[in-house]
Amino acid sequence: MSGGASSLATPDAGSDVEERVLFRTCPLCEAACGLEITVQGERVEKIRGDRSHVLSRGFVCPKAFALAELHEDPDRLRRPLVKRGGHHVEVGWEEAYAEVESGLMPLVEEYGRDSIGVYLGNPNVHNHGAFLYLPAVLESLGTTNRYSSSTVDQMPRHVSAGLMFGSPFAMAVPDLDHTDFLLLLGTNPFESNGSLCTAPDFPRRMRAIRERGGRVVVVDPRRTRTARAADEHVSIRPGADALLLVAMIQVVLEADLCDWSRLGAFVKDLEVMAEAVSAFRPEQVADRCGVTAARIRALAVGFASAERAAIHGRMGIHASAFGTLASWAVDVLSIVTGNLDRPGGTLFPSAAHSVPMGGPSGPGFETGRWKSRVRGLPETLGEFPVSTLADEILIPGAGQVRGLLTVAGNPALSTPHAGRLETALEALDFMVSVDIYLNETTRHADVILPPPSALERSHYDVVYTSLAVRNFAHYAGATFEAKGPAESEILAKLALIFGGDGATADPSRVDEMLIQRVLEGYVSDASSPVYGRAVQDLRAETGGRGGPDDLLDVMLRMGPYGDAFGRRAGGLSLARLEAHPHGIDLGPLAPRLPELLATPSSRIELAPPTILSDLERLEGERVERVGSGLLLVGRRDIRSNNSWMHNLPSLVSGASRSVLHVHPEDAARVGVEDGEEVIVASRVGRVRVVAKLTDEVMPGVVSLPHGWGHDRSYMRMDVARSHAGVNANLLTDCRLIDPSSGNGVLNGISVSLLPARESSRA
Ligand SMILES: Nc1nc2c(c(=O)[nH]1)N[C@H]1C(S)=C(S)[C@@H](COP(=O)(O)OP(=O)(O)OC[C@H]3O[C@@H](n4cnc5c(=O)[nH]c(N)nc54)[C@H](O)[C@@H]3O)O[C@H]1N2
Ligand SMILES: Nc1nc2c(c(=O)[nH]1)N[C@H]1C(S)=C(S)[C@@H](COP(=O)(O)OP(=O)(O)OC[C@H]3O[C@@H](n4cnc5c(=O)[nH]c(N)nc54)[C@H](O)[C@@H]3O)O[C@H]1N2
Ligand code: SF4
Ligand SMILES: [Mo]
Repeated sequence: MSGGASSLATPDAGSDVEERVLFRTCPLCEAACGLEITVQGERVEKIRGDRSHVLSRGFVCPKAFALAELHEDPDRLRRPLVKRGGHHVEVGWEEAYAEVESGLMPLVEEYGRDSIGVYLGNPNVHNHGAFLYLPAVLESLGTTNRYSSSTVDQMPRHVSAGLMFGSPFAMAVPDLDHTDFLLLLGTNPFESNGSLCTAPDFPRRMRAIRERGGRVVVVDPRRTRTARAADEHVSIRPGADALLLVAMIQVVLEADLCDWSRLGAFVKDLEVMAEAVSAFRPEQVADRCGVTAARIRALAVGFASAERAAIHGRMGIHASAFGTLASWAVDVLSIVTGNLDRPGGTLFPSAAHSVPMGGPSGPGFETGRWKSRVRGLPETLGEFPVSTLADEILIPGAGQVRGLLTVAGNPALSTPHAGRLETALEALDFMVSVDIYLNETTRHADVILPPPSALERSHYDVVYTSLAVRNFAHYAGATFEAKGPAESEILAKLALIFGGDGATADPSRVDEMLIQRVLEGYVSDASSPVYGRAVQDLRAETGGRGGPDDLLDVMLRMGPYGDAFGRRAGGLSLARLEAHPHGIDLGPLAPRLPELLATPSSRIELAPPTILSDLERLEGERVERVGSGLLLVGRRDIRSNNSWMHNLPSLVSGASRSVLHVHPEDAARVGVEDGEEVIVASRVGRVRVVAKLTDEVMPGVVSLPHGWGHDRSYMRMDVARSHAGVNANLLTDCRLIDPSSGNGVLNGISVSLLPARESSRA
């Protein structure tokens, strides 16, 4: 997998266009691998890992090669689509923008700004143009009905970070390359390539831990590829990680295995925390976890006594009813054992860019500043849980969502109780999607605005350089010139339309507004190295590339390694990054506490009230009887990327992966045979799917990957349609959320199983 080359397209035999080799970044997942792309004219000849890339050193996965297929996919939209008489027809850009204005603005006028909902999907965090321009769209739209894939993903991590450290973005990552003990919970980086932990070539890094005498433990209800490569696999009953972790903390505190040598001075409410966890002894949680008390104790002692121990939990622990609590417990275990903010433990990365906007900062992180209309759910980071989007669309009343904008999202496949969400999308008065496909979600849109392909834009990872296991910076220009407006330009147009400037306003006004605003912030900040300088002078020194790259230049120059517009000689700027096509290594992660702390107490809050009440809720869980039903969990595989890459032939070839994994014992009990069709039913839906018997899943657990179910009409995804699979989110339940973060519960869903041949019985 690492460094392998693959031929994707045969160049014209007689072509005399010169071959060019370009060093780029893969924008598909959090690993952010460096690529070496060979192109001839407008064609990709070869994509392989960039062996000189500072972080990925040649590693890539099979999805990198599919970037060329994505670029060339005939189904990928190149021109806007507008729905006329129930069918999508291609129109010019001006006409499409005019249609957006005439479709959405009357709703704003008649029903107010909250009548327009917004859903932002995952690819936005892999695209700095979208990421930097979306705040302008949200600001000019001014709706509280904001939703994103964050509430079916990492929102619990933001909330626990906000409560403990004062900043929702203070997320520590495991120092993989220096640790002696790695504890992974609910993550399968051998397939996902890691999450909230940018570490290309996770397998190599994990192997290195074992080679230097360290130990790796994986906690997962499935014996995943990652678990198989570890020293120890702990199978856990879905949803029980918070219990397991809190019991481990209890063991460490009771046996006094703590290390307070450095963090002791920065923590608050240690006694309150210790008292709150004291009831969670291993013996009391063992049954619910499906892990013996002795093993829980051994795990706690092993972690605490390792020289340097790193802990990391992801989707399996976050997308659960106690996601925020589990995320808090991960950090607390790290803190009490002295492993937070120390090399070999977990550390806070330092990205090269400054973060001039977005996100609450400073003392007093809060959630629930406003509540959702129908279910009264608290906002987190200015968003409502996507699990309640269908409620807000379908249930009448003042403030009902009547129009929707989706940007790079496919909630019809990705979000709980997807069947109901599709009904809701159908019921909207007007819907606009910024997307590259006519798919399960965008088929409901009245207007689809397609940005250029991933190879037609520059790349700088604004999100994942803040979550990498080594500090680094990498900028790559576009591989091909864009054939249509950049995504940032489309978003700028939407910002102008929503702001009342009209569909014909010049989008460069938004470019200028964003950059001026950021510069004004710096020159008026007395602690900034450019304090007092003239905005127009700094603007004149910036970029000249236009759009998001000029803004990025400012963020780099004002960042911790930046040149501060000439104040720090040799510092970073976009031009300097461009001169390093394999990226710049900024060194290993280093301690950042207490400077990073932004809590009112300026200390780490060990016992925030939200967490204390979650612990009380967990107490009920502790005594809950273990039921006899089956629990559904998800899974990812290396050739998938959520819901949207199934139209690329190389990623869907071979046997269907949209199959239900069932443990042979459970299969025998229900009378299901290997390869047989079964009906899986939950409170909200049912699907018919092929069962595969495997002891990879623990007894009592079944597993079905998400992102499939491409069997809808009116889509333009022919390859995906012929590899449709089933939508796992027809089974997940929109009523189940982690109340502290609003995150959807995607794992541990109670389901029943029946051979399809007996379905008439059901
Ligand atoms: N059951 C279950 N459900 C899950 C998960 C799970 O583990 N289990 N995982 C959850 C997670 S972690 C996530 S992040 C979400 C993802 O949820 P979403 O973000 O809603 O879904 P994606 O499948 O990422 O869809 C991305 C959309 O963006 C479009 N797109 C791709 N590239 C671009 C681009 O460059 N620009 C634009 N404008 N559009 C583009 C695609 O066509 C597609 O419509 O799914 C969640 N859903
Ligand atoms: N190939 C591929 N790579 C991807 C993606 C993809 O779809 N495909 N999606 C990307 C995105 S958006 C994200 S957010 C990341 C996610 O990256 P990861 O968090 O690594 O995601 P998963 O591979 O789903 O791993 C979650 C694991 O949790 C386990 N699990 C389920 N329930 C529980 C539980 O209750 N407790 C514990 N301890 N474990 C449980 C599952 O069996 C599974 O192995 O991956 C990214 N990378
Ligand atoms: S691991 Fe992620 S970033 Fe690296 S090549 Fe694969 S999809 Fe791209
Ligand atoms: Mo995600």
